[in-house]
Amino acid sequence: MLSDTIVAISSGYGVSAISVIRVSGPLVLSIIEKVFRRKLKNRYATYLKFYNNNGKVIDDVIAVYYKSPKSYTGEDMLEIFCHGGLIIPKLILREIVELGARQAEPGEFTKRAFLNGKLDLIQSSTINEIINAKSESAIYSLRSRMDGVLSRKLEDLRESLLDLLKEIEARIDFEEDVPEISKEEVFFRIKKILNMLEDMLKNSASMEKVSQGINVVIIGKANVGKSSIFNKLLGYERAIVSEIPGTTRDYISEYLVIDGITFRIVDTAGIREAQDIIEKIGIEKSLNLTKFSDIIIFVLSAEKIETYELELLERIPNEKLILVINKSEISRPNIEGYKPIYLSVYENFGFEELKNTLYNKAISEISAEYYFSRSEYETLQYAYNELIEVLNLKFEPLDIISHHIRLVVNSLSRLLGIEDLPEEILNRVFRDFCIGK
Ligand SMILES: Nc1nc2c(ncn2[C@@H]2O[C@H](COP(=O)(O)OP(=O)(O)OP(=O)(O)O)[C@@H](O)[C@H]2O)c(=O)[nH]1
Ligand SMILES: [Mg+2]
Repeated sequence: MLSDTIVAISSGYGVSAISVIRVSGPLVLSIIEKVFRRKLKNRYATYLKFYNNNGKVIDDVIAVYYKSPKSYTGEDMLEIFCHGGLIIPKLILREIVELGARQAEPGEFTKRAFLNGKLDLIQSSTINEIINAKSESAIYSLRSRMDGVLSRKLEDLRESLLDLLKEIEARIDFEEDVPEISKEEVFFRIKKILNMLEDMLKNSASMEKVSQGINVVIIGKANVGKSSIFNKLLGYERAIVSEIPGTTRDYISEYLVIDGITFRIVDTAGIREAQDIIEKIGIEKSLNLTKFSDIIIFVLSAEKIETYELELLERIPNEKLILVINKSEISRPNIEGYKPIYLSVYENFGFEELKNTLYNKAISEISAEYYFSRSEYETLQYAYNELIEVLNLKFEPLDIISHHIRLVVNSLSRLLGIEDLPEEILNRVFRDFCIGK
């Protein structure tokens, strides 16, 4: 049991009509009596005055007391709805700290909810993505994680493996007393589990992508019109455009929503023979960015296409590539082996096709039944490979087979947070949360 009491302004800083202050832990009841000078009924909204240490009224507030274990964290909790602004919430916070609570760390409320079994690890990690989501569609996509649909599915998988494991181990420990289990039976059951896993992996997409946006980078030679295209996509003059090559020195990024899908679009420094050190750094950054991007818009100019551009083009993985030829009002050059989009910022054509292509590439990335974080996906892939491995162990004794199954069960347990997690891993889940969550 965590013994200290935490407090935070949960509604974010800045001026707002109302602020919410949350308190969780064993001191909640004594704090209530001191700041309200009375008791609160469990789970009722009460209109009250909040008193400071010297008996002065700080604010009129609504307060709700949630008796453990029926609260978000599972501990005794108090939520205070006070007037917003820069002063009152801080005064209330300070008062509660003086009564023995300490300021919560980022994600600490949710961490306690997890440790007290209110949320599993999958749900906990979804909360942050939902808070930070950049589009409406992300909220709907992540719903089933929040509702525990995914957790139950993974628990079922783990249960099936655990059942199988128990049966095998019983054979190993008490060989004489239990009827034999055939390897065919074991493999049959593993294949069934493999099919389920395969189905999940196939119909999955990245949780980060759906909530944070698909990363798109615009690259190409200097002066081909990258920033002009970037601005046109956004619908306003975000980046500086000029006839001088090397106008964009560093990269800039903006969010763009097309039919409910969020893209994070990055305009980069043009690639060319580097003239100075700053530009060289910019170009390196552009090339690096392509590694972390989901989609690469490679821009050529109809004015002139150089061999080094085509060499570069060949290095871009096809599934990420959208090839665009800008300034196509001048001419429409063919690029062998590619189907470019002919675009003109000046005459405003090709943008519908570019947006459609972006959308279609993205939808195949994010339309899915299951959404996984990168590390969840990797764990499931590991589980899948490990079980495939088991199918190759036809001639090995049962204890070797059970060893591999055990590894898979353990990895699923960690994924679900069923096994005790090391503090460090736990903190990694919650560290990106905002304070008060
Ligand atoms: N003819 C023609 N010129 C264009 C078109 N689009 C942009 N330009 C011009 O091309 C020049 C370069 O445009 P930018 O958008 O700054 O090009 P960039 O690729 O971002 O250039 P750097 O940032 O220097 O790498 C500007 O003078 C634009 O007005 C087009 O469709 N047709
Ligand atoms: Mg530019």
